[in-house]
Amino acid sequence: MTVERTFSIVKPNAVAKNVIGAIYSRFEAAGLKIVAAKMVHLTREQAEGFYAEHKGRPFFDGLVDFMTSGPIMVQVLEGKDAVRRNREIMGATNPENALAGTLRADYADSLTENAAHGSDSLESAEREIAYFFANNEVCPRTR
Ligand code: RTP
Ligand code: MG
Repeated sequence: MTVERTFSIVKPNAVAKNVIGAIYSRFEAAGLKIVAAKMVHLTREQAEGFYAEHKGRPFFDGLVDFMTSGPIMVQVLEGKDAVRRNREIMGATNPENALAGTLRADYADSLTENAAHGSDSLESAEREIAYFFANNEVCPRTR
């Protein structure tokens, strides 16, 4: 299994719950390394661009309202099988279906306010990382 990078967001409801560190600890415990991170408060234009694949869906405006409702943490996670591993740590999109011990089981408030985002493929990860970080803001971790 090759080392991958994936893109992750601690969404506004989880930042508001003050669990950024708790969520980062889950990544680290699973062997994922944080190789870039920052706090941002998205504009509507930024949120709409990030979620462009969902434009036109009934939940789109509510999703943009939520994602612009407060600051988020954006980070790049590096490790073996990082895309799939991060999705496992997050749990199912709908917290009602999320396994016990996953981020969404523990920190989601609803289907929309579901605490975390993680890229769904390597292709998405590459696009999403580039949406938020310049190349020189992602730091290779050799140890
Ligand atoms: P994400 O992109 O945030 O990691 O979540 P995901 O892949 O598990 O789910 P996706 O289908 O990409 O949906 C993106 C986000 O939109 C919100 N959503 N709301 N009300 C609804 O029916 C609905 N469906 C999706 C969630 O916040 C979801 O994470
Ligand atoms: Mg998605």
